[in-house]
Amino acid sequence: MTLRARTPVASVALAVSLGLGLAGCGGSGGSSGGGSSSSSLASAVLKPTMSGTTQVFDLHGSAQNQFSAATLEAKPGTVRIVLHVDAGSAPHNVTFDALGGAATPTVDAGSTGEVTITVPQPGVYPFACTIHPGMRAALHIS
Ligand SMILES: [Cu+2]
Repeated sequence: MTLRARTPVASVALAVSLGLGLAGCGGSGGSSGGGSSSSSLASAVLKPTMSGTTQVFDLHGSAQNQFSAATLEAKPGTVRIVLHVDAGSAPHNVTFDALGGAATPTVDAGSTGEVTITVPQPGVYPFACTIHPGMRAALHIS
């Protein structure tokens, strides 16, 4: 009798695209690129839900030290980012270099923290977790 050992190879394909080419710290360049926004970021784009006139983003910070989206799309006005730090994760925060350094508090795993900002001008506003280099994303106002 031959035993046919079938070993299913469970290859977990994590579609995590590391190495976002967000090298340019925008601001001083002054490239006023209007028109076609053809940035080819394959990563997740987050859209807000409305709370009154406030655009609310529920953004997660993961145990892999990543935000759950690379791009947050909003219109000019008031934006609130609610940072949910996943269970088992290191603490995270959301800090804007621009916008007066607006930031959430540093949020522990399983908790949330938020920052509310008013962004009257279209543009790209990068933000980062100050604890984890490379943990970055950007708010796109258009
Ligand atoms: Cu972090």
